[in-house]
Amino acid sequence: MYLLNALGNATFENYVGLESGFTEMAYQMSAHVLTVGYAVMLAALFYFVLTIKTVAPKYRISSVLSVVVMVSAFLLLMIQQQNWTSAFVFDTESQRYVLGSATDLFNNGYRYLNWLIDVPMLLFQILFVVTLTSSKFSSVRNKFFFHGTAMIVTGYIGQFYEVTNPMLFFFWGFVSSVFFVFILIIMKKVIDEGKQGAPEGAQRYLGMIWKLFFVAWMLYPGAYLMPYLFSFSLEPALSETAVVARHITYTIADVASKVIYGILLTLAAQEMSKAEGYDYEKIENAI
Ligand code: RET
Repeated sequence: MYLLNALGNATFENYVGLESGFTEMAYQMSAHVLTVGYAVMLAALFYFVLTIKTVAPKYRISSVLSVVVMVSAFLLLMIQQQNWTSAFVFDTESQRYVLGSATDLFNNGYRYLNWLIDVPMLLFQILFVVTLTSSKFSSVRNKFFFHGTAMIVTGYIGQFYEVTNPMLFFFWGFVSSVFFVFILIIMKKVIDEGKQGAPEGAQRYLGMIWKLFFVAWMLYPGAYLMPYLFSFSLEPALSETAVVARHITYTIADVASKVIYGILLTLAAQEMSKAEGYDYEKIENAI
């Protein structure tokens, strides 16, 4: 086994590429999953643009924020995919994809920086759909912004240490989780308040949004921990299965937390619009 600091602060994907290389299946599955990830963002971009007039004007900022999320995710996830395919090269001797020389190493940092844009947008988005009863819009918005960016920046720092310094990796992961817990508490409150007085159909969607939010956002810390979930020890597992599992987990989490969440918010807003007399099915030239 190579020394666990041969590549400095590189993430475990690179150490797997250096130590054993990737089989055709693991390499291609990773490349394909990363590609599907950004393709979905471009496809969903059209959904959010084309459905914008199905909701009353006051809810349309939610669709606009989904558009912002889709564009930034599409671009950054595409770069993330290219980072994967350029970091590893096929080696005919070992018949595996190994760490290339004179190329960038692989790093999930593009994702984290994408979250820096998308997390505040996704958190703000719901505030344009629900009506808060006791909380103040600007106070919730500021808390979402502060805790969201702090969660990401601390996690971004931590991920550099996932191989070389597990203690620092867990320390920053823990700090990030504290901010995450605040976000979950605030979001639960926002959704509970939003349900009050909302039409029945919208209440149902809001209930689904909370469940989706909770599960999808939990996947991110799961992916962060992946090398340790596979090793059950204080050394990261240099396993290609763990590498593929991380790509799949991030991609499912991204589609759920950005696309499906945005669709459910659109559906909730459609119900609210109808209850307020704006029924897109009856309005001519609505789309
Ligand atoms: C990190 C570090 C480890 C601890 C925790 C994390 C949480 C990340 C989350 C990210 C959500 C991202 C979203 C992106 C959408 O575009 C940073 C992995 C708790 C919850 C929703």
